[in-house]
Amino acid sequence: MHRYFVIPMVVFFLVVLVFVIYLQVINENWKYLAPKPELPDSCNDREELQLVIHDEDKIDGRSFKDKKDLGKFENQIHAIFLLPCEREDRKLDINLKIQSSLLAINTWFQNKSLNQQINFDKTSDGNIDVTFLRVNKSMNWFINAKKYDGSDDETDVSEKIEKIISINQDIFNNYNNKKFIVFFEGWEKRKYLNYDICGKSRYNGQVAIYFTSSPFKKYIGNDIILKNNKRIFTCTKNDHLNDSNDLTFGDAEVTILHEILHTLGAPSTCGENLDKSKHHVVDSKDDILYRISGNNYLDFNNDDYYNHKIDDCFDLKNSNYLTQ
Ligand SMILES: [Ca+2]
Ligand SMILES: [Ca+2]
Ligand SMILES: [Zn+2]
Repeated sequence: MHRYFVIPMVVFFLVVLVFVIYLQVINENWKYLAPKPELPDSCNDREELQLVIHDEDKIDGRSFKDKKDLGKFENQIHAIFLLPCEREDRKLDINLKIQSSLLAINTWFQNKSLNQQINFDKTSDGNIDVTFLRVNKSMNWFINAKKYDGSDDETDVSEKIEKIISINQDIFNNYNNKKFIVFFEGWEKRKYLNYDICGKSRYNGQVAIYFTSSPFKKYIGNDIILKNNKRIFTCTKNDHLNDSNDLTFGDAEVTILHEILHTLGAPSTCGENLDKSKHHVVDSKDDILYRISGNNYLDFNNDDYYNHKIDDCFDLKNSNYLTQ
């Protein structure tokens, strides 16, 4: 064949190939190259939502319901490790990664605040009380659920997670006095080309979510030599949940704290440097409540939500979810 024919043909097919791969990146419905995994029997995307436990999920040290609360604090934030039915159990609850990241958050918070900490629900031995939940729904259901009439269910993954917590409130003690930080082994629907949503919450809501996974494995770490880094499923770009005894306040911890603070009503409505949404501050990119969380300030200049001097306005330092 003549090269003036071959070259444009090769270019054409390359363009098609790149386009197909690109569609897979932006759209979870477009999965022509990826083989479909076989789902375990516990998965049922059509019937009523319910909790399930696989035999392999039953491991020493794992807890399937909220353990007895210690009387010390009325209001607590309770940690949950939530998995879709087919997702691999990375044991983030019992290998203490969830606990290590929450402890790192409290270390940072204590340093930046008036020596306060967040009241995480703990067990009598002082560990964070993490509840393991698996639902009978696949990741595909979270992303592409259909309504009964067959039309697309437009609700976000985060709204489905909130519902899972609220319909199972009987497994939690003092449900109405609690807020929740959910570590979900899945991801949110993709809304931006170059930006994953790794955390979600409602202002003054009850549930904060950290998405622990992503549809694609990523290299994480700061090392230039990729083979020295771990290749794992994670949403955050530069790190993941901490290993035991690691107090690094990294991408993951920053995201988790940012979402928890929204549920606690921060920033305050009277803040002096809020953006249009009123949910983020604009006075420093290094503020934890900047739109893309910073990692250095808990209210830069103390004029938006923490230890501010504005009259008749909520101050995070008075939250019942913090040690006083
Ligand atoms: Ca408890
Ligand atoms: Ca400020
Ligand atoms: Zn936010």
